[in-house]
Amino acid sequence: MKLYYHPFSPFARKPRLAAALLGIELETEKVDLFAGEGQRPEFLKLNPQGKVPTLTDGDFSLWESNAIVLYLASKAAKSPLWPDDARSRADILRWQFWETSSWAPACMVYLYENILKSMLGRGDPDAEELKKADEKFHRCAKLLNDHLAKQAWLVGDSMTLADISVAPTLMHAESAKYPLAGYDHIRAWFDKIRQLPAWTSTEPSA
Ligand SMILES: N[C@@H](CCC(=O)N[C@@H](CS)C(=O)NCC(=O)O)C(=O)O
Repeated sequence: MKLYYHPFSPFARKPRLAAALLGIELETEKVDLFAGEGQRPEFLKLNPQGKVPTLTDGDFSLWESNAIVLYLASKAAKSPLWPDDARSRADILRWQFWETSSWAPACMVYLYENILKSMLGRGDPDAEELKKADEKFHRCAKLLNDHLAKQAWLVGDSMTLADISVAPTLMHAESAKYPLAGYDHIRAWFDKIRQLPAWTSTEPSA
């Protein structure tokens, strides 16, 4: 299986993290989004959105990071990352849908305004956009923090695909200035994930 990724992409970090934890060796190819490689016709055949991550397995190509981590877990041997019971699986899917619909969109505003905009030469951060983002971000962060106050991992009592899908968005939290002050349970949970060899081996600098 081959993963098209970019080292700074939090979405592409998910399948890399999942593969490392599941013991799956992936062939990887960096797509230099900043050089426009996402729009190459050969890549658009694999993913018409021109985005990473994109996975190919033979003639099957799959995009959307949460679909990819589910595919990897389904292909792997039985793993506690994707427990074999309906309730845990539905719970994991719940967090993955929440990540896509609420958490990532809230976080991405900081990433765009505070990092990407200057990299792309699109001017200074827009204070109005950041102010609007704060409200959405705090609603999500409070929900996540309150949940993690009750349990160490998002689903059950060990790490699952839910953590793999929700945590990577935090990889740029400091440089993108996410307003995380006071969310101690999120910090403690993320610190545990950051210490995993699978996390350090998928750092952009690794
Ligand atoms: N919902 C998608 C988001 C993927 C995404 O937005 N990837 C960004 C990199 S972080 C990308 O490839 N952007 C290139 C573009 O929009 O042209 C997923 O979870 O896979």
